[in-house]
Amino acid sequence: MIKAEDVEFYKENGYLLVRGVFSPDEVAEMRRAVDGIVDRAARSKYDHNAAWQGDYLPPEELKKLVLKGFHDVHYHDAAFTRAAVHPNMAAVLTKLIGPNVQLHHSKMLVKPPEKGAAFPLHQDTPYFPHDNHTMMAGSVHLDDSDMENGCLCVIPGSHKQGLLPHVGKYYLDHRQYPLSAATPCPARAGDVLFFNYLTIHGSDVNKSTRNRRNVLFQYRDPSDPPTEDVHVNWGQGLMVCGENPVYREFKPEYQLR
Ligand SMILES: O=C(O)CCC(=O)C(=O)O
Repeated sequence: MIKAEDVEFYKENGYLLVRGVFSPDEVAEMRRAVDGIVDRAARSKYDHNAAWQGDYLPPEELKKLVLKGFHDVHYHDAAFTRAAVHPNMAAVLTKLIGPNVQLHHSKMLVKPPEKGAAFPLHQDTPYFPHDNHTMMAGSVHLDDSDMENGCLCVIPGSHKQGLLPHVGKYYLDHRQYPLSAATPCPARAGDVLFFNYLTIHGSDVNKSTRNRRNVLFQYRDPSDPPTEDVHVNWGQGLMVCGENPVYREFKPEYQLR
């Protein structure tokens, strides 16, 4: 699915856009599954607006914005279990992470038309720090995305700077790191943007009349231990490729409720 020069590009830049990972039928199945999760949430007490709070936008603008964000989507619909371990995903992941690849968590990020929330620039590292920094996201595009509907943007090479100080652990100071400092990564439905958890990334408001639906899978080498006992999810640790050589040494500690 990718060539040696793509792996080199990822190592240098901390991200890689891979085209056509999912077929139109697979995208349609995931769109139906996303819509199902949104519908079921709306009928439950679990519906919420996951838009990030903070001072990166004026308060009157921020309060109009909406993000339908839900974690662990592969526990909501089997379409996402298939996507997480899809052979095309596995083919890329083994080149970027190594022979052993484990799912850390999944989530969906739906930015509704005209009011879809922004993500200020940040690294994912503070949310789930690991020793060897093998953690990386594969953000699956379910809609064509561009700057108008809030596509992902990255700062190429920023993963080489290590962990930077975040405002309250959540995002980088927007005065020092405005979104305009990042490179837009427009993509088509079915494309996947892979980026390391140290790569600075974010996205703008969805100002268009179109949806912007992404499903993001976070993967790591199972031998890369977390440095803090945070972001532990139900069912964390599904093996996507290869084997787990350290299964007996550490497993996520979670409680069933
Ligand atoms: O999907 C996006 O626009 C950004 C998502 C993101 O930055 C995150 O979940 O960490």
